[in-house]
Amino acid sequence: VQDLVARVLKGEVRAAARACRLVDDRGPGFRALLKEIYPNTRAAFWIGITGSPGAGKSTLVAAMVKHFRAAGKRVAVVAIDPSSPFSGGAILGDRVRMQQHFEDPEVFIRSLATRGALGGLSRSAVDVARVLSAWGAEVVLLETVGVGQDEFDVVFAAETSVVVLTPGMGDSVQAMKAGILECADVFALNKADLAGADRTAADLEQALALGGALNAWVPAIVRCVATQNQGIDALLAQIEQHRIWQLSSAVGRQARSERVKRNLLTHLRHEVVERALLQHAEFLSVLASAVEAGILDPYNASERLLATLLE
Ligand SMILES: Nc1nc2c(ncn2[C@@H]2O[C@H](COP(=O)(O)OP(=O)(O)OP(=O)(O)O)[C@@H](O)[C@H]2O)c(=O)[nH]1
Ligand SMILES: [Mg+2]
Repeated sequence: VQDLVARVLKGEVRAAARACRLVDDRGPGFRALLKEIYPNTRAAFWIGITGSPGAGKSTLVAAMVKHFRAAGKRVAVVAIDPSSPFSGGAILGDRVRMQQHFEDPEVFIRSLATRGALGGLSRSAVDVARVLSAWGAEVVLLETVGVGQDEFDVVFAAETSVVVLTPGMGDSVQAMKAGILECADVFALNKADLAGADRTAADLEQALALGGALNAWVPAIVRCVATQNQGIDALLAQIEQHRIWQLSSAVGRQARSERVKRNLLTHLRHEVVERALLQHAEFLSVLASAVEAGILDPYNASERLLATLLE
């Protein structure tokens, strides 16, 4: 692990790939590796990109990578693809969209598919992002389809989150506002070349006005045509403004520490569940049977499990 850490920190691509596999597989020494590299990961800026399937997230990510590369920055992309076990197509599609970047040694792209029984896709994504930050990525782009808990966890791991919308989503903006308005720092209204962009922007603005808290950050709506590289400058400018806001204003700093706390709790939850499942699988089954048989209630069962975990 020591040797691998040293090589990752030197910026070796192959070492980074190996370290990504190690943390993804929870292989021997992965925790030690993560602890070792952590101090060297804090300079990287993480941007979350979320939105419905087909909204143009990957196209947008590819366009953003192009801009960061033009500015000489080293970039990593971590794409979570919960649908791939069924379709297998999205990652393939991403390969096409990202093709121009696959041969660039300063760009590291990694796609993660749904995890098995342990869940923990978000955890894998965050750990992989951490490795790539240590490798020297100055910007990490985390792409997720914004649906489940896992995806929300990833979105909150990012310092700034972009929610990608498309024209014609007018009605659904209302429906999804509870979840998505909360986690958006910037809205990218992509496919602005299609009809209905004005209507979607107006609906969104209205929803934002209703939910907007005084003094808090108000997310901008940036129109983009990712396929034509349009609006990317403006999008990146908004992302930068949000980054600065988090560092320089009192409310921003408070939002930032809330986020750190939330991420710590997410991590704790993963640790507890993983340990319960891996180290106390039998006890867990015994307790579940007892609850099923009516011998034990779930409250006492959880307390016993927790006590065992803490031993
Ligand atoms: N007209 C138009 N089409 C776009 C634009 N951006 C992306 N597309 C197209 O939309 C389709 C989906 O794009 P992707 O980038 O794969 O979308 P995604 O959100 O990453 O999709 P998933 O990862 O499968 O959820 C592709 O055919 C793109 O070419 C745009 O600005 N305008
Ligand atoms: Mg995609």
